[in-house]
Amino acid sequence: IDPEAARRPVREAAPAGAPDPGVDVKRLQKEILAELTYSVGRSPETASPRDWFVATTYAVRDRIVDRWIVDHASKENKPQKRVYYLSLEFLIGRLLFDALNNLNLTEVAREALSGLGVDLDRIRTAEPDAALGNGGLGRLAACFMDSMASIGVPAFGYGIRYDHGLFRQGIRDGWQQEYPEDWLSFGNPWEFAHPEIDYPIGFGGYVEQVTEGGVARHVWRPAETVEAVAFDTPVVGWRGRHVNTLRLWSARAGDQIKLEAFNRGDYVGALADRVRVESISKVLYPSDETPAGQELRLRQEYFFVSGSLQDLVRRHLEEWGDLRSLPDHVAIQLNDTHPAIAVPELMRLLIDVHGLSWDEAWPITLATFSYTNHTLLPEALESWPVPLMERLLPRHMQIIYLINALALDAARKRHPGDDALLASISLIDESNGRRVRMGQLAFTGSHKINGVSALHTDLMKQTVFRDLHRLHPDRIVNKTNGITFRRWLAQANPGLTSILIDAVGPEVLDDPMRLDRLAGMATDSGLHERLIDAKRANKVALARVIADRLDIQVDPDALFDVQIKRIHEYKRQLLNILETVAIYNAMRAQPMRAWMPRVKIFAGKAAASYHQAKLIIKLANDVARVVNSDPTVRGLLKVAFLPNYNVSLAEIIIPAADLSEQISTAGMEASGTGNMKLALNGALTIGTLDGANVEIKEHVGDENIFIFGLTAQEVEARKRRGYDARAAVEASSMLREVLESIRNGVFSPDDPNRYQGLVDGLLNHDTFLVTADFDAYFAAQRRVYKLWRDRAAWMKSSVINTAKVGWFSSDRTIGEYADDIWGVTPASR
Ligand code: B1H
Repeated sequence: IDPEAARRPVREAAPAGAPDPGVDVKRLQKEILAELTYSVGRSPETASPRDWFVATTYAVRDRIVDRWIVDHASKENKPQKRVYYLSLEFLIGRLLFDALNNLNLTEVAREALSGLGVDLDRIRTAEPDAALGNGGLGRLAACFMDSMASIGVPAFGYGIRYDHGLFRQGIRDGWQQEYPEDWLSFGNPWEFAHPEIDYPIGFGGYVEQVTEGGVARHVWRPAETVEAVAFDTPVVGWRGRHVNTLRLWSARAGDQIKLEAFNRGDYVGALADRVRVESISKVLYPSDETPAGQELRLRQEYFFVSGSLQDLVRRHLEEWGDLRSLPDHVAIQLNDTHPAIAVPELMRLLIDVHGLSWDEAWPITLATFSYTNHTLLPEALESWPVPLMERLLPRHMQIIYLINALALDAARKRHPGDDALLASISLIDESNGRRVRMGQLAFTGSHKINGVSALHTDLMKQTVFRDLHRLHPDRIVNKTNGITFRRWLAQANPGLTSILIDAVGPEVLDDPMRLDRLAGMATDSGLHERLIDAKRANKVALARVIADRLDIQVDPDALFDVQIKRIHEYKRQLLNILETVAIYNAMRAQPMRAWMPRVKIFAGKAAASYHQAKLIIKLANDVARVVNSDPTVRGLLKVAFLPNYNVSLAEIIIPAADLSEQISTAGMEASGTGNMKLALNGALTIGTLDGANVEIKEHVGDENIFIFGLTAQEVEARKRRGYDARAAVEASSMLREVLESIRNGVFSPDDPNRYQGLVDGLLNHDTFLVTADFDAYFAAQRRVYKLWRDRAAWMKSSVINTAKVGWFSSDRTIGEYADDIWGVTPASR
C-alpha cells in the first residue's frame, strides 16, 4: 500500500450524484460479483437482496480498509493524540449509504448493481438497523464518530457489542408491545472479529496488600473473570480521507473454571456458568433517562470501561513507552456518567498494575478525562449502592473513598464550616442509603465538564453542579450538540440536497456554513417551486409508508406535523394530543369552516416499565382511531402513530416534515437533536425555549420559529410557588372540554375509565405543566396555520431555516471539543 495514495481524497469537490470518473463502474461490479461468489457463496441467479447487500458491503469495505490500515497499522505514522469516546450507546443505524456517500460511490454502486439487474434502493433495506442506543445520546455518539473521521480527529469509539439492541416496538390494540431485536442474526458484514484481542475483566473478590521491597501495593484478586473480545467497525469520513474505529466489546467466558467442571462431568453446570458470564453483552438497557439500577448494568459499565482502558493503555505503552505522557497523547471523553467508573479504573491501572504513585497518577487521570452531562432530571442521575460497589468492585470502592477524602479535604480548607457544600460535592450520597454518585465522580476526575446546549450548561452551573462549579469555575464549558449533515441531509434527502447544490454550489457538502448563502434567495419563487416539489415527493413517500404500515390514507398536500422522539412525560407528547383533540372538537363544531388539512404524526418508543408513557401511546392511538374514522373531519385531520421509530424511519419522516414539535417543559430537554435535523430539512419549529431550541431561534430569527410557553425560569418559579392546575383548567373552556371528553371515555368507549387516572393526575399534580402551557401552545398552532395559508411566506421561513442551521453541524461541535477539551488539531478542518 502506498500511504500517500491511500490518503489522497477519493475526489476533490465535484457535484454529488455524478458518477466518479476515477472509479470504474465495471471494476466495482467485478468486485461485488467476486464477493458474492467467494465470500457469500451464492450465484447471481440465487442471491437474495440480503446476499447482494452483503456482497456490496464487502466490496465497499475493502476500499475503506486500505485507508484504515494506513491510519492504524503503521507505527511511524502514529497520530500525536487520539480521542477515545466511551459510550454505552452508539445508535448508528444502517451503514451502507454512509460509506457509499462518504466515498462518493453511491451512483457508481447504483450503476454497477443495476447492470447486474439489482436495485440499490432495494438492497439498502436489507441491512438491519443497528440500534445500539436508546435515543439522542446514542445517536449523538454516532454523529460524532462520523464527524471525527470527517474532519480528521484520530479516534476510537468504545462501547458494547450488544447481541440485542433496542427492542422492536409493535402496537397491538394501541398498546406498545416489546419484541427482541436481532440485528446480528444474519451476521454483520461491517465488523471484523478479533478473537485474539481480549482482556480479562474481573468482578468481586477481595483486595490484598502485598509488600515488595518495602513498598506496599494493593492487589485485587477478583472472584471471577470475563474476557472482553474486540469487534471492530471501520468508520470512514467524508471523501474517505480518514478512517477511525468503532471498537465494541463482547463478553466471552474465560475457560479455566469451566474445564474443571467438565472434568467432573458437570458440563451442564459449566455451560450455565458460561451463559451467565456472557450475559453481560447480551442486551441494551432500554431505560433512557431512568437508570436501570440493576447489577447487570453496573457489570456492563465496568466491563466495557476496563476493556477499553486496558486496550488504550497497552497501545500507549507500545507507541510511547511511558504512562506519564498519557495526557499528551490520549483524551478520553465520558459520554454521560455511564462510563464514570473509568476514573477509579484508570487510577487502579496506573497505581496497582503499572506502579505509579497516587500523586503521579491523579494529575494524569484528571488531564486525560473529560465528561459530558446530558440531563439534569434528578431521576436520571446515576448512583450505585455502596454495598453493591464494595461487593462487585472492592478495589474501586477504596479508590473512590480516597478520591473523595482528598477532594473533601481540599474543599474544607477553602470553605471551612460549609457542610452543605461538602455534602453536595461528596461522591457519596448519605441521604438515602449510602450511594456512589457517578456525576460527582465523573466531575471530580475530569478537567472539563460540558453541557450540550447553552441553556443546559447554565442550568448545570446553577443546579446539580452548583458547588462543584464554585470550587472549579474553569471546568464547565458548553458544547452545543450537532448532527452530521452527511446522513441527515445528503443521504436522507437527496432531492433537497441537489437543489441546495444548484443554489449555493457543491462546496456546501464540505462546508455547511455555506448554506447561509441561501438566505439571499429566501423569496425566490423559482426556488420555492423546486423545494415544494422535493418536499412533496418526500411526503408522498411517507404517505406510502403510513398507508402500508397503518392502512391510513393521508393527503400529501396537508401540513405534516411531526413529533418523533422517545415517549417521555417531560417531552409532552400529551400536550400535542390535547391540542389534536381540541382541533378535532373545533372541526366537528364547525365542519364548514375553511380548515387547512393537517396530519399529526407521532413516533417513539417508551421504556418497557414506564407505564405512564405507554398509556400516552395508547391515548395517541385511541385518538387516532376515533379521528381517522370520523367522516366529519375526513380530508381535514388525520392522526398516525408510526410503530418502531428508529434511525431508518427517522430518515423517511424528517425530509417529509413541515412542522417540528419541540415542546418539552422548559429546562428539561438538555438539547434535543431531532430539532436540528428537522429544521435543516426545512420544517418550521413549534417549541418552547428549551435546550438547543433557544439557539435555533437565535440562528433562524424570531419570525421563523413558533416559540410559546413558560421559560425555564418561569417553570422554576411556578413550581416553587406550587402550581394549581385546576385553576388553569377552570380558566380555559377549551382545555376543560378536551379533558372532560378524554376523561369520560369519548376515545375509549371500550373502557371508559381508561384515562380517568391520567386526567386526574394532570389536575392534581401537573408535574410537567401541560395545562399551564396549553393555551399558549394552542395559540402558537394558530400562528402556524396563519403562515401555512400564505405559502410564499411559509417557504421563505422554511428556506431561512435551512440556510441558518449550518452551525448545528456536528463537525462544528467536534471542532470545539478538539480545540477546547481534547487539545487535538483536526487534520482536515
Ligand atoms: C439524554 C440521556 C440518557 N440525556 C440515561 N440523558 C440513559 C440518560 O440508559 N440510560 O440510563 C440513557 C440516556 N439521554 C439526551 O441526550 C437528552 O435528553 C437530549 O436532550 C440530548 O439531545 C441528547 C444528546 O445530548
